[in-house]
Amino acid sequence: MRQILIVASLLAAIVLFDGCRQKERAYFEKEIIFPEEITPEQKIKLSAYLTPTPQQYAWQQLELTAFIHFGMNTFTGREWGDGTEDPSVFQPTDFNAEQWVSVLQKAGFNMLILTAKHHDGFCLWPTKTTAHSVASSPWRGGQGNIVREVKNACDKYNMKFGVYLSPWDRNARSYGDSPAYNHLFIQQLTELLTQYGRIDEVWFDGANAEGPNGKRQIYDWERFYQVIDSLQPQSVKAIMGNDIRWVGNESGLGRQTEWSVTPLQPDINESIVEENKRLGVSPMSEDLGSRKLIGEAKALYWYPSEVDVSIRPGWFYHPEEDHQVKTLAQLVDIYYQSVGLNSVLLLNIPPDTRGQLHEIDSRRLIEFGDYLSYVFKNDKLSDGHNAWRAKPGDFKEFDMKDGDPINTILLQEDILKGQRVEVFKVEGLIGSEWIKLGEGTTIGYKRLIKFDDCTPSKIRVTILETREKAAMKRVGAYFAPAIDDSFNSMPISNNPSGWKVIANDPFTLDMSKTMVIEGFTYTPDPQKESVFAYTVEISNDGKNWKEVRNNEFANIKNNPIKQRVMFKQQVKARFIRFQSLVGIDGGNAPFAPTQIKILTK
Ligand code: FUL
Repeated sequence: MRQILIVASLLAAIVLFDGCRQKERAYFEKEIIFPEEITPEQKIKLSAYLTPTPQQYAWQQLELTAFIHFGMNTFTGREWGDGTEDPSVFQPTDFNAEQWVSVLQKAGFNMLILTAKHHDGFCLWPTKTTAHSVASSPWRGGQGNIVREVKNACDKYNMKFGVYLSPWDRNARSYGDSPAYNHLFIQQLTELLTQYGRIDEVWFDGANAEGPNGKRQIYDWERFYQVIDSLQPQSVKAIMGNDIRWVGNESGLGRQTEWSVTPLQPDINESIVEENKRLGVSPMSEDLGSRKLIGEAKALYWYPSEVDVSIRPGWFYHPEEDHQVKTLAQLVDIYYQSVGLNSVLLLNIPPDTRGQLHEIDSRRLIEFGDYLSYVFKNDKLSDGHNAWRAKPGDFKEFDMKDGDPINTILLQEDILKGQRVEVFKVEGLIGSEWIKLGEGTTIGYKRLIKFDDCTPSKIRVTILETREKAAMKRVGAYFAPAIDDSFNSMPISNNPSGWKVIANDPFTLDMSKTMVIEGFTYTPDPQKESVFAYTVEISNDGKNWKEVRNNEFANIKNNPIKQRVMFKQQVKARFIRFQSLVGIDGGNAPFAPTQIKILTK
């Protein structure tokens, strides 16, 4: 059977296909609109020929991108301002955009997206559209421009730059009067896209509400898109934009099956809203690209996922969250769940009221960057860079360079030839036996598979199911050292190496030999009053003590989570003593041995 398929993209590409034999040279950039007479099988076949735009491909390769939430909320302690904030509150005491960018660059980040305007409507640049901006603040005598300083720093450190411009504006009087507000919004967008050089991502949040006059704002998305495409054609449009899709949660969790090929589009007009409803899809859906869904779709889009998550519980800086900065282990887990699951990671690091990244966050970022480069600069395969094509059942074997252990496999498809793998497995030759190390569904731009440490002599990757012949680009094997709690910290309650509790109050521990100690964790017990103020002392002989910490567990009453305390610098000692000074309710609340873990080097 011979059919003519008309793809209603601007390119109006025409593809001939004969029964099941698709001509491989035909690819469809960003979208395919199906003609009426097409079978579900033909749709699935065609889905394999959908590819990213050059802008989407460049974005995907960034892998690690940073979000910076900074603005009025930084100074009011809120997460969502209501737009009535007094601009005089905005007063960073030691603003330093170069500090942000240099830390991010050292940590391996490739783009920074700044909240130029959050929902409270306060603009971080002196805009002509409203007085609610830095120009009305005392910062730099009203002459400052955060967007400009951040962009200059990005240019200096060769970091790409993007802007978050909240469509929802709780300050603008015109909000809800649709044409008037759309006009204002386009002016703001135009200012940002014409006065600061190159912009690589425009981030439109989906949060929305009624305007002050009770009317619902109808956004003119088509025009917003046109403005971006004409002023910054290399830029991608995210979330309410149709280049980059929100992964569907703010917790850093990717999908095990993550298709960049999907019928989902952002809800920017009635017909898209209806079509998403008909298909039962939203950014939160588990299934965004199965064969069944494709069979029901009228069109498909290249719409890849971005995982946005904050390094702290909130998006904005709050001092009470200083002890809740995600651990290295959590960040690495997020990396495996985002970049390792066919997504780009957009990690938020909120600057503090000085206008700088907090020391804890900066240190954590550098640790994160160091860890990733340590792991992924050491590929243990000698021949994983050779591209290969795979139909269902095809496999390829790879040689290990040396006898080092591994616990991570990296797989990449050449997405310029479509996303095609549906099921794969990875095995290792251990002795004379092939042992399964991992398996999965989608690969896409990148997939990381984690398994227990082992030392195979070869790796075998088998592609079990595909949509057309898959284009495999790269296979890698790595060793990711265990981190932190599982590696650096020894729980004293089950420590086998002869540590002894020599006193209960104050809780005193003899570690039997000199240890390098970086800090400790304290886990509150819900049945008992928690420690609030405390000291930590060390000793080498159990007689002469030196205080290394005298502090409080801030916010432990309202938020009784595990406290992680790192000493300013590592200390060496055989004995350590924890003295509780007062409990959270003013009582005597001694430390219990089971609540403490020593973080050793
Ligand atoms: C959400 C917003 O409401 C949050 O404040 C934050 O900006 C986050 C990235 O997107 O939808």
